[in-house]
Amino acid sequence: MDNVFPKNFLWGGATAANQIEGAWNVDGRGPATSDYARLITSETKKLEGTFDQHVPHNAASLEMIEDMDVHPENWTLPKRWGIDFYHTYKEDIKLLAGMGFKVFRMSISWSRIFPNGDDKEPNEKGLEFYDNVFDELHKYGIEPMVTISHFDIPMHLARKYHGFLSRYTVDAFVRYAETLFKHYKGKVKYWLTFNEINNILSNPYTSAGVIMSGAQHPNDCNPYLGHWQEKFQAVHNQFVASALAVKKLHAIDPNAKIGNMLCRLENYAESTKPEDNLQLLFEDHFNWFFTDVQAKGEYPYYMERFFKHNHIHIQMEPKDKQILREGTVDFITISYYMTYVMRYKGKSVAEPTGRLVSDIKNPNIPRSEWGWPIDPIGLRITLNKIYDRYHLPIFISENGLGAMDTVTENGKIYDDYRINYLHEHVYQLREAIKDGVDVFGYAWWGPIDLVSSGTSQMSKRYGMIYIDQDDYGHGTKKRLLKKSYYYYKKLIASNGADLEDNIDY
Ligand code: BGP
Repeated sequence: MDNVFPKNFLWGGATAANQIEGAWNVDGRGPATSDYARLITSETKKLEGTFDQHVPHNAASLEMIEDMDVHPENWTLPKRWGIDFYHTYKEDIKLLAGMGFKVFRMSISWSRIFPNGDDKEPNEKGLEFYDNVFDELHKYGIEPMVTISHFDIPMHLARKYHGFLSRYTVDAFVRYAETLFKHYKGKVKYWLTFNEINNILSNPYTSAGVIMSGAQHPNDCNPYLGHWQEKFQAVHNQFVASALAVKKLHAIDPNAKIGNMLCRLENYAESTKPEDNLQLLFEDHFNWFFTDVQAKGEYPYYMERFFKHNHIHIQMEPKDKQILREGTVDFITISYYMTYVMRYKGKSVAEPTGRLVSDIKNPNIPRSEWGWPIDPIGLRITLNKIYDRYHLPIFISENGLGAMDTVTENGKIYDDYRINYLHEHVYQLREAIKDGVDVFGYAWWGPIDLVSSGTSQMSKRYGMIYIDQDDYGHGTKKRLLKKSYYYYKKLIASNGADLEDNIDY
């Protein structure tokens, strides 16, 4: 069989601590921003008068956070229980290993290591937990790829310092990263700094622990309100934190590698009009910006005009430019879910959309039940563009389909839609590799059902492993293998050569 995937291609899956671990207040873990992400269903949205199904609104205002502390019984906060991976990791890793995983992307919960984010000493119990997880993965020959910060900032840093709006948080982050690099030296070969660093523009609370000044309502934390000065300052601080972490890792463990993580949104112009294509360029710049800094080590020329036009002044410390230059990443990772459509907004200077799903529907591609456009060819396009721009190895750190699953009477889940999605994306990935793009791994998002990042729903399922648990945490918690489990297993066993859906399930 003609196969193009490199021999040691890293097939696997991706998760995040706040969406799986639960045990939010166990063994010394401190509260994190994600512990205050409430469940959002279509009902909640109706009640709050929100008509856009696709804007993540689970970020809380200060007032809500305070009420969650006093009256937790009034709120549904699913990230506090996740899928209880903290207690079930052995059984869950065994199931993942059963698919032949070579890599498991996961994150470390900062407040499990430093409960307040800035404590003098790390929490031994927290360090021990991840030691156990890494050992368990290695037992099956699975390489961990670890995100240092994936959408959960210690609440103390968010409340007291506005998260990454403050340099204090940068210092705390670097100490945290250094602690991890020293402690897990030799156990972790692949690190990532910030998950979807560009998400800060739409979700500064989730990404960077920034509670917007004067926030009265969760919507104040969402894209529509601008706050560009604060957002871009927090972005800058994360760039510096990321670069400093890169430098630390290189000094502490020269055998390990460290990458970025960009939510890559491929854009198409709505028409052949030059204006729509100009808008496309603008939007693309807002996506490239993050990797341009993290991989090339300096602010790109095109941001200058945007900053000037919007009176944004980034406060830099004297050595920042040098730090950015010296702390460039070893490889690029992207999450890839969808493509956007761009229409001219009538302005000659760019303005970031800051939203996850574009208003303009692309009539040529389908959408998921949550309205996310499904575009496998977009993956090939994006991989080519990224490689062309940076010439660094690429890892797909997330790709997947959130869908409702139905369990039959005899406990089966026929998720052909998920198989189809996987099939089509891996097919395009293969084409990209044939094009000459250097991709060294692919991680399916949420190979075991987990709590959604944007809505905190459990019913938005990504997994090949089903968990009998509903949005409210009710259920037997039993793990069931979906049809896609066997499909992915076969695909991995053939190193991506066999994409045929002939599963006898
Ligand atoms: C990415 C996040 C993940 C993940 C995924 C799916 O933005 O990095 O944490 O959850 O999207 O999003 P959701 O869970 O909202 O469906």
